[in-house]
Amino acid sequence: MNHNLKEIFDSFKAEGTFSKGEPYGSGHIHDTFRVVTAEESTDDYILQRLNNRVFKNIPELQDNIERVTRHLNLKLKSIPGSDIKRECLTLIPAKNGKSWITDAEGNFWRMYIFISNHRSYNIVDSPDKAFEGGKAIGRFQAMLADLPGVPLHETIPFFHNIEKRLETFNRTCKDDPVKRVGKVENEINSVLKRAEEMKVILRLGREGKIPLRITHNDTKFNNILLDENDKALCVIDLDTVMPGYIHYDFGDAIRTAANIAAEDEKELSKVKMDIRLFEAYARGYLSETRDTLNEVEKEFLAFAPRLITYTIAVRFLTDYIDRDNYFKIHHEHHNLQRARAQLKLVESMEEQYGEMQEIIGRLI
Ligand code: ADP
Ligand code: GN1
Ligand code: MG
Repeated sequence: MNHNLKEIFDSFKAEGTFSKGEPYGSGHIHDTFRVVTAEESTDDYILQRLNNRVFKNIPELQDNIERVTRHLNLKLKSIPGSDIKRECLTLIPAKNGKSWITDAEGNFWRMYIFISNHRSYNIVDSPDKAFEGGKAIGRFQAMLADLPGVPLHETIPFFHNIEKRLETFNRTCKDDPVKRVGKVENEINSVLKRAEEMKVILRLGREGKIPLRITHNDTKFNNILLDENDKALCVIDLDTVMPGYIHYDFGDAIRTAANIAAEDEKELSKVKMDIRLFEAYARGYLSETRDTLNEVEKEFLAFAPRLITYTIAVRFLTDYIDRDNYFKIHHEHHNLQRARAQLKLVESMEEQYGEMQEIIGRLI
């Protein structure tokens, strides 16, 4: 669909004049555009058409993001030398007094300052970058630990709850709305045989052994921007910041930072977790969080990548069976290809689990 990006841009209190707007990034959820301004001296912007099928309550979503970005902004202001416009997201207020607008078609839009001179990676090719990513997420969790006020809204209820995800998966398989179940029996079996062991994190939570903290919940590596020297710069994509277990953030980051192939790699023999990237990310993450995590949280860090990679595989496969109505796809069987690659990655992690545990044992 063609949107009038200039008109939408003009609904926000931005500096500078609209020069052009073009699709940007490789997120699976929103429609994201970079707006370039005509003036050399003004910032560029990120304009997003929000996905309100995924996020059902946009005012609550934006309320969370306003609180989180305000808190991070205040934290950074107290650190001398911070580059505030690049180290945290800055929402641009709309002329209607809110942090978003709706257009004539009922679409929701918001705008951020474009973080200049960043580097973004879908695949990580060096332990140094993985280490920086780990530091960024560790620091992010630490900065939000004292967010004042009531708990954040659950923008997507039960987001990483594997019991609920499996219920939805089983129901979708039973309904089989587009008759795809027959084509994916191997993948379904692969999911079902691992289902029980994946419930351990939820069990530890219910037993009070691991606390709910404020977590990001979508720490795939392209949501962590590095600077021009590949040092940690900014954690973006704050839509799912809400109460969660730290394992979700650690697991999702490893799923993407330590996989030497693409998330949707077709050639499954290429999919593998690189243990050196795992080690480097864990070292970066623990350098910021070692003193705050409890013993049980630390003990289960090595398991977390298996859980989250499995969870995303279940979600891709569910979406495939359910006619692809959640994730953006670029070809007909894209969600199946993604699910297969993620299941292969789970196997690679299982093969290296002993080593993963050893590394965490050494680092904590
Ligand atoms: P999605 O939920 O669809 O992944 P994101 O908020 O992650 O949406 O944005 C998609 C992509 O746009 C990001 O992966 C990143 O490349 C880019 N991006 C988002 N916000 C900014 C920003 N403020 N500055 C620079 N790039 C950004
Ligand atoms: C989505 O928004 P994005 O593209 O950064 C998804 C994540 C998945 C990821 C898989 C809100 O992340 O949960 O892990 O795709 N975000 C949402 O690539 O569902
Ligand atoms: Mg994203």
